[in-house]
Amino acid sequence: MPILVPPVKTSYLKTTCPRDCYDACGIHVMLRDGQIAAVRGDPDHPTNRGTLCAKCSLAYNGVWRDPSSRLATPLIRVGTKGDGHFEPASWEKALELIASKLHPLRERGEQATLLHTHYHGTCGEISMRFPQRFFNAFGGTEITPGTICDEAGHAVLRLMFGTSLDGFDPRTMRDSQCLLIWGANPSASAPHVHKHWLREFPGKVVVIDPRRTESAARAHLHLQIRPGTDAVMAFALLHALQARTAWDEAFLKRNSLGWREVAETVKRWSPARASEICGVPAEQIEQAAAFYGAGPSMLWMGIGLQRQKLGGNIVRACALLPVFTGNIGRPGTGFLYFNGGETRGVAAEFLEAPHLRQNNPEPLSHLDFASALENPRRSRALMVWNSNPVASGAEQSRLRKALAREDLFTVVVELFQTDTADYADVVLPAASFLESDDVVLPYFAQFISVQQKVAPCHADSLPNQEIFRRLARALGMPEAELYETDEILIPRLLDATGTGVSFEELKTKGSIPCSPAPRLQFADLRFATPSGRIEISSPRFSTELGLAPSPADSHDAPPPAGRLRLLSPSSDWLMCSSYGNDPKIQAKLGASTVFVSPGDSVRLGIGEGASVRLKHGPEELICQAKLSSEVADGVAIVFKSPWLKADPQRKNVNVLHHSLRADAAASTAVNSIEVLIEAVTPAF
Ligand SMILES: Nc1nc2c(c(=O)[nH]1)N[C@H]1C(S)=C(S)[C@@H](COP(=O)(O)OP(=O)(O)OC[C@H]3O[C@@H](n4cnc5c(=O)[nH]c(N)nc54)[C@H](O)[C@@H]3O)O[C@H]1N2
Ligand SMILES: Nc1nc2c(c(=O)[nH]1)N[C@H]1C(S)=C(S)[C@@H](COP(=O)(O)OP(=O)(O)OC[C@H]3O[C@@H](n4cnc5c(=O)[nH]c(N)nc54)[C@H](O)[C@@H]3O)O[C@H]1N2
Ligand code: SF4
Ligand SMILES: [Mo]
Repeated sequence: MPILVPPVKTSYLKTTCPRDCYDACGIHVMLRDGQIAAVRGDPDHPTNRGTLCAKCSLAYNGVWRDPSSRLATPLIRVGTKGDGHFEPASWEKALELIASKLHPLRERGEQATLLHTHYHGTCGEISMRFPQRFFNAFGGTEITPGTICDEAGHAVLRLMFGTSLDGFDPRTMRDSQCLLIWGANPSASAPHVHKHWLREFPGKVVVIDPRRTESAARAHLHLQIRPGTDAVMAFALLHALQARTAWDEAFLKRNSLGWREVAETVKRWSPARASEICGVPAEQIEQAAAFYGAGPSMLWMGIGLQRQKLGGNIVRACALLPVFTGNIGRPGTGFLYFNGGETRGVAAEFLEAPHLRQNNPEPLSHLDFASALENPRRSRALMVWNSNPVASGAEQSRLRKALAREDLFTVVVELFQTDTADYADVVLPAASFLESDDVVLPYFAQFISVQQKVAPCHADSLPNQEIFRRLARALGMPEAELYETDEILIPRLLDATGTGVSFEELKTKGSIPCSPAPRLQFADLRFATPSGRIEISSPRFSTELGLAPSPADSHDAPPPAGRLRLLSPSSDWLMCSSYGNDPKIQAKLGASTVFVSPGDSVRLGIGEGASVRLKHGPEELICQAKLSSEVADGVAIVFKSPWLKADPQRKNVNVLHHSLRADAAASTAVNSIEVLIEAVTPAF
């Protein structure tokens, strides 16, 4: 008698990658008999067309689905802080313990001593935003998330254009003659945009970056600029554009304020003069102006661009290009810094219920986080969710020491036992994006994308939003908003998009565009500034941000002899620190590595493969040197932010980040760090 084996039932479900990534790829999950068999790219998705990036292909089929790597139950600390010794606990017990620590803060009116820090661990709208309701109602001190990433750029664009959350619709490229990518690296940080969109771009592509990234190498023109000199480059481009009669004075007069002040500065910066500051041949500046001036032209301002001491001023200066040439409000034009949910009708606050705030304290910058944690009167408790600040934040040694305070009660909500979770008193296990329904609003393409539950929550883990609902209940908080369910929130969110799409329909489609035709950025040329115009110059820049009223031609000097400017951009293999625990990814990353130019290697006596010490103040990181012709002289590259535990030194590049801040919004200037670099003898 033949044994009848029932046929295996294979099915596919669509979802979306909710990492903090421009691409927001469509995902096709293959299920065998209802169990996840593979997580792959969705062949129907217009951005990624069937593939996932290499890091997600490995991690989503590796550590993210490995039950032995995931946090399974709440954990309560038993050992010394930082040692990572815990014992499992029930949700009831863990929440009771947290409530017993937070309750007294509220009783004594000391809610501000609960610090809370979070970021884009997941970009599912609900799992990213809903927990804010809890903190708004409770009244803790928020560590402003963007101060470790993009805040300087947001702050200046908000004053200039009234919003920083409205960018070009990538579909408008079909009408464009030129794309200028300024300080972004799609080949790492938006790999499918690089692979497809950029390749299909119909006009000229110009990249301004100190590194010859893959995107730069593939562009028609790469301006390999000296870091921190971008404002001068912007003025030189404006100079060359004026000479080509590419200024649109009618547009400037009608739609902007303060352009004449800038025109005076432009006069000073011929491409020849700027060339000496920026390290870029004058002819290349002229050529870039010729491409951009031919228009219609688009500008993509990266986030790496503004992590500089002069980052706010730099973004202001770069954003002058579309304004002076009238490349705004027409097909094929515009600029992109970040496309917020607003471009799809969903305001950022939609899910955060800011009305629950009552005299909440002023938020703090990430650059003041370690110092606030050192002070027991400033910080009695800490909650971390969607973030791994020990790996990603500034002042790594100081932060770790402060987190080891016995009298600081720390809760970490995580999928994995990260370097930050090691310092927790209570670890709460979060469900992954594969385990809950949500909506993703990508920050490049203006899609509305599904996040669909394709598997049950791993062990006892729960989605962020449910964890914070339960915590509110444990604290007896009365506000109804703290308990709204996903079944109420998701349809309301989809309603706000005005597309009429239902969640059921989105599950079958994966992603839909915000509108049938490309959306026009600033179509009505109305700007949400006090004047209703683009405010190039305004006293508000001084009063609100401490910048000059007009964009300035300030620039950094090259580092002093023996030092290199340390840039720590996106790695191909990590998403900030995420995936730093995946064994296959660890094998790809290898030991800590610093990339230097062949010229600097000769000057500094550092050979290929040498062990070198990068130093700043009392801190150091030992790396293996690699020579790379991609890197400009004077620059060292160490990619951000592997897990500390994966390195025998228990450190990563952020040990060298001495809390350097940009000129605006107390935002990070991690790309302005200057390090001493010396060979290690004997070999490390
Ligand atoms: N040297 C240097 N450092 C940098 C940068 C740099 O350029 N150079 N860049 C900075 C930038 S741009 C940023 S944005 C920051 C980012 O820094 P972080 O905010 O620390 O981002 P990640 O390292 O990705 O950590 C996110 C964590 O969220 C967890 N997570 C994922 N999904 C969920 C979920 O559903 N729920 C919960 N609770 N957790 C989840 C992941 O496991 C991960 O540990 O790093 C900054 N650090
Ligand atoms: N693979 C991968 N993708 C990611 C991330 C990741 O960690 N890994 N992180 C995600 C996050 S949180 C963010 S915020 C985005 C960031 O995405 P991007 O905006 O692309 O930011 P970075 O990779 O930090 O830096 C981009 C480029 O800025 C250049 N740069 C540095 N200093 C200067 C300067 O002074 N002038 C100019 N012109 N260029 C400069 C760097 O050389 C680098 O090539 O990427 C997201 N995507
Ligand atoms: S991290 Fe970015 S490139 Fe990789 S799968 Fe997710 S969205 Fe796509
Ligand atoms: Mo970021």
